[in-house]
Amino acid sequence: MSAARLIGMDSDTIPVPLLHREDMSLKSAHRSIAIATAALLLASCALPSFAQVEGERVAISSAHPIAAIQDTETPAQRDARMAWWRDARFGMFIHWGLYSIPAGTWDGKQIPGIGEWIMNRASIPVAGYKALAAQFNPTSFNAHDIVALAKSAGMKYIVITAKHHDGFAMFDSKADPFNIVAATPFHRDPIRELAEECRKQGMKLGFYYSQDQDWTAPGGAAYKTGNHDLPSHHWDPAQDGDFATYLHTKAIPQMKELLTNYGDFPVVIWFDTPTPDMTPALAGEIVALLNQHPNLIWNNRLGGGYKGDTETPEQYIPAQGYPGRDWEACMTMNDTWGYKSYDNNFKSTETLLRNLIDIASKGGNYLLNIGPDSKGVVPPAEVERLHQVGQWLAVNGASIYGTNSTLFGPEAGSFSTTEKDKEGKPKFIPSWNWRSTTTADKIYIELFTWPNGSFHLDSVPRTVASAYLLADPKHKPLKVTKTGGGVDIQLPAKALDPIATLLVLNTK
Ligand code: H79
Repeated sequence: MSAARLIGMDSDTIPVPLLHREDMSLKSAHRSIAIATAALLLASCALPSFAQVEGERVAISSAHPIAAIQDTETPAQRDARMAWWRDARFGMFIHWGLYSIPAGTWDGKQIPGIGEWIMNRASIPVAGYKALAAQFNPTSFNAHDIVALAKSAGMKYIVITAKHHDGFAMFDSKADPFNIVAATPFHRDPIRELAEECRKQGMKLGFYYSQDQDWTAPGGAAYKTGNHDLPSHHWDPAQDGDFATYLHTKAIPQMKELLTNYGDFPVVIWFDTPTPDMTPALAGEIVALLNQHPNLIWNNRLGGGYKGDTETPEQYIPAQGYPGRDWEACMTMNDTWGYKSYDNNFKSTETLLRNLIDIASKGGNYLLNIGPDSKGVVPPAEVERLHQVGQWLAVNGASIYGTNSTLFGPEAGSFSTTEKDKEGKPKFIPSWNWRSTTTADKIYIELFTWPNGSFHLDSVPRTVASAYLLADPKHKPLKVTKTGGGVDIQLPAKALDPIATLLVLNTK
């Protein structure tokens, strides 16, 4: 098939199962070929494959009962709508809810898996879980400090769990009484407090809303875990009911509250874990609501065949991003989203920073999670790492914010000729010597491994006029030597930063 044919082909006319590994890579492959750089062309033949979330498969289609903004806007309108998000590059995810009380332990037993799933993993009955609300009094929660923490980390937006799969609303809801204002001794609305602080401190705010799974509302969906009932996957008869009724009586009314009660926020709605219960017609009812907020950005997890604005790889960074698609990798600092008292498996600041740089070099955003505890305290290990990332960004942020993806490609790694990944496809072996981001007149090289004497590029698709190190306050020019189609940049003996030193090429 010719490249021209592929360019003319709208991949959205092919049914692409949203959560299915092979088809995701097929979709990326088509776009890669359309872009037709030699590097991507080579790589697209062997794109690795990943699932976004495990579990149900949901097909994407272009035949929607209600057209979504993505179906009707022009490319220029889309660029304008996505502009702040593309520039932002780095956001804070906050998973906070009743699950921070058990914090990974139920009936004296440590429950495996992610902390916010404890109700499902431990098969906690609805009444028993709901009883946690009476104990929830997070008096140490401080919206000012959380927004200031995000700022100090160099994050440009926050996405907080307004309601997770447990069905507990972390906001003042008239639509359903199982919420932080009506059902807890706290009686405060942390979403409102965060919205006010975000406005004051110039931070953007989005809401995560579990539209499909809801384990405490009758009719809400549940993913299958362990020996739970088929086909509902419920573990308590109190969960049984009609999904459409749940949507009409709880989820849609609550989304209306979230979309109208907080002024200019949310700027993002982050849906999660779609199931086949979310038919195109039901999803269309949600889309009709979203369409009333034309600046809103929403992800690819609504269900019902809608592709949304963003791809959402969870807990991994795709080998080559999603050429032609906006995307955001969401990741934890340890192994849980919701607070677990005994999860101390924290990634190093080096890993977190490398991830940010790797993602930026592939044109994506990094949504990095914190999990406050039942008092509202952010774990010190998370605060410490965020401050360190922020210190690096304070010096080197120009290489991340508002930049575009690499002009090169092979620096990210290569596909193994012998090893296979979980899907039996060639395994991607990342390499960690350097990454690159670009602006119209600069090429940024993030050096992880300090080269001996000079940094060499075999070929550069632009003319390099001069070079300097971003962390050098004087931006002293480095010696640039042209070598065939490439360049050689002379470097000082030592790196200026132990994690990543920025080499900047001024280009024409
Ligand atoms: O909010 C966070 C997670 O709770 C949510 N998405 C992020 C942002 C998420 N929901 N589901 N998943 C992620 C993946 C689901 C994995 C599952 Fe399982 C595998 C569900 C059932 C089998 C993990 C293992 C949970 C239960 C058993």
